[in-house]
Amino acid sequence: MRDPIILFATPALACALAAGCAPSNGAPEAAPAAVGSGEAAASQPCTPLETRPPNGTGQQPAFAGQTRTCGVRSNAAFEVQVVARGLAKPWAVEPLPNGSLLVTEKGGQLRVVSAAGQIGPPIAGVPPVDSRGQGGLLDVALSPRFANDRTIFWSFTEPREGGNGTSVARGVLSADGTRLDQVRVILRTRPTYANNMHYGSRLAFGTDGMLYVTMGERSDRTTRPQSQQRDSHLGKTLRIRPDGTAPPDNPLVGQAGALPEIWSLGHRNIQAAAMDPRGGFWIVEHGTRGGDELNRVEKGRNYGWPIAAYGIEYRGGTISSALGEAQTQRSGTEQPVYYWDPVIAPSGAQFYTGSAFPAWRGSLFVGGLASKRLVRLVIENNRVTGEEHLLVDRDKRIRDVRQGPDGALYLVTDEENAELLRIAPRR
Ligand SMILES: [Ca+2]
Repeated sequence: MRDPIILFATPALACALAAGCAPSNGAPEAAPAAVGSGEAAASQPCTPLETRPPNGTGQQPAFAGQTRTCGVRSNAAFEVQVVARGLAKPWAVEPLPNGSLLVTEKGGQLRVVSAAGQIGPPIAGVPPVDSRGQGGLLDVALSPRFANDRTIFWSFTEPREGGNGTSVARGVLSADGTRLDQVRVILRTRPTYANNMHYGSRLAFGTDGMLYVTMGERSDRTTRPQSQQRDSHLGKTLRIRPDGTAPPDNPLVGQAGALPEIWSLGHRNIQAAAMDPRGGFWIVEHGTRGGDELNRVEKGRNYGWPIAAYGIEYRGGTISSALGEAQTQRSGTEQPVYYWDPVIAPSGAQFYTGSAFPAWRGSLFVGGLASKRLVRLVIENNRVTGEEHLLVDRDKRIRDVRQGPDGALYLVTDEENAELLRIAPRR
């Protein structure tokens, strides 16, 4: 929205004042919004960062502030340090308790990088991956009890008979960090399919001890409708126990023909996921041209793809599938908390909770690939009230962003000869 700051007390009121707005089906109302973040005071003009015309000509947001919110500037003095160079297409960075970092490389290598920047050899025991196209060794997450069990979880594109698919494995990292033991694939999503696009997949543990897995819909027009199907893992978020089984309180457990791991439906390609400090599960998904979305995911809800979406097809024209033409709003589907048109191409996300940057506490950081920047979103009462773009001058595709135990942010760039970056208070 280009208007000066307007925050509505409730989504229903915002809806009443926004053209063509329909409240999302059954969505709980947010608590009354607090006006002003301290960074974008109500007395200052609200200027969105995005000035290019949207691709979705004539499309209207469902509520004020759903896109092009106020640009804000950090009151944070930071510096960017290059911890290491020479990583090969890293996909994920995961800080370890001792200050070193696990890094996945798309080609199939998992490595430890020391805090001083020494890149270790490939860790032994990682099963083979199909690294063609967008596939490969993807995300990695620590067990919530890593200090005791040294267990890690990772997602990867598994080569299979007839194609490939996103799978999740777990293993125990040896004390010296050189190998994985007790390696086991705990989830093989289905169907297997033969292309090399839209695998998801981020991993995030919830405060409930469950592992949340984000998926893509494999991109093709034939698989696109599967985002809406309960017998397919494509285009979903999934929730599993650490042993890979579905917990009994998942929304589709016991329903005929439904996969019990499904937590939410209607997603396109989710390469960013983060838990907020109160345990809320947020994802950022790649849309088509003009449809990148931030969603706060709730149990059993439908997030719309491909029947509800913003933007247009990459080749031009209205988004469509065997399920018909998409609308920006549709009964029975959830609206994104926020969307970008044009897109940022999101990958990797982290809610900041550290003490190194008090001004950033509660902000959501999102990596930008095509946009070559780090996006910071100010979030209040589950709405985005400010947006800042950082590291623009570095001109690097950002693949992942994570917070370290030192309160610094760690990023990996998306390149054949990539960097591991550390954002720390300026010295
Ligand atoms: Ca959506």
